[in-house]
Amino acid sequence: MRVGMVCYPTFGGSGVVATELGKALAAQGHEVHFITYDQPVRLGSFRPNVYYHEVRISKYPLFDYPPYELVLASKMVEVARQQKLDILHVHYAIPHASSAYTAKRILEASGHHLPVITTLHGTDITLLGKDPSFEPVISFAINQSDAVTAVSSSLRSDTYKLFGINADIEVIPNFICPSHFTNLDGTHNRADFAAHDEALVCHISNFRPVKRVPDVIKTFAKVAAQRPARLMMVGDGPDRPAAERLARELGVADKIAFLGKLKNPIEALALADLFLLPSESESFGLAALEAMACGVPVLATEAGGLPEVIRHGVSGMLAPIGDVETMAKHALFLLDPANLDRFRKQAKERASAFHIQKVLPTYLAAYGRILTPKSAD
Ligand code: GMT
Repeated sequence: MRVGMVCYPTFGGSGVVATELGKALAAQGHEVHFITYDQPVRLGSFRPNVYYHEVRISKYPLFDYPPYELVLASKMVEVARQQKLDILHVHYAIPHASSAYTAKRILEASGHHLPVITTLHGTDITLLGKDPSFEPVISFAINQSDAVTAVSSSLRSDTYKLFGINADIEVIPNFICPSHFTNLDGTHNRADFAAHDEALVCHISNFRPVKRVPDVIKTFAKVAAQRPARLMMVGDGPDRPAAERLARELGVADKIAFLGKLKNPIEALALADLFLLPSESESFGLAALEAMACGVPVLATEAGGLPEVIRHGVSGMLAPIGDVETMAKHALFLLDPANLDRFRKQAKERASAFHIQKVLPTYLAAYGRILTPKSAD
């Protein structure tokens, strides 16, 4: 099968999921063509059956707003024709699903039927979906997709609530590739980041308001007031300066390392004792799943799809959004040596439910339902 894979190439979870899915399909012998404006960060070195087609946008002075959607749709048409794509899998509704619709109609005019599957990831629905300027296009493009998937039940419900959707939405959860989580011991030295008696807490995100980064700092300050602890802040984004300021105001700046964006954040996760994700809204929380796969328990909010990933009292703990008092209490409980090893083990066990080998067949089945019979192999 020849698959066109469309995603954002950046550090966000949707790009990671699309890239890992593409790599897994390629490893099974399918031909995967990534179509995006930059090389996906997790694509790594070149490998058999994987191709990358760059969407290049011209800087014509007339365009105050370069028409990325149109250039993307043209690239989809070009790749579909030249590579004889059997299916197009677009990750993130805006603008990928609407560009896919345009490409599909252009191809149809020349007799090329290209089934489109759209995977919804979260902010495309929960944040941008609330914006009336996007709503009609998103609803239409989702309804026109041949198949639609969402990464959690919570996201599926939000999509039905926020949009006029009549298409069936199948829940296919995000996944981990276990090979990424082996042999990490020894990659880095924990002692470089925390002393033996200090708990090492970690947060990874794009530092956007939806992540409630100040709650990470406030929770950590309460923990550090009770026991020796350090915090690694991985990632970057608009709320980073405010978080650094808050750390200074709360007197914990010397215990926090703002590491910025890391090529492989899993290396930092592997050193941690606890992962904090106090988001306002989170359709799934891929970083939380990756933490659990490293054997790191997660302290998160009860937002969105997080309770579908983290079992409260098993692989971590959940607290109401904004309740830093409860989060600090939970963190101290999880970091207590009487509990930590048990939670570490249970976090790893929980993560194994999201093994790619369990999730990949559900994507392949979804592809199979919309493929024309001759292209299904
Ligand atoms: O979290 C973000 O802001 C980035 C966004 C993305 O597009 O990558 O993440 C969303 O998709 C991820 C992959 O499916 C999910 O794990 C994240 O929970 C989801 N983010 C939100 O819902 C806020």
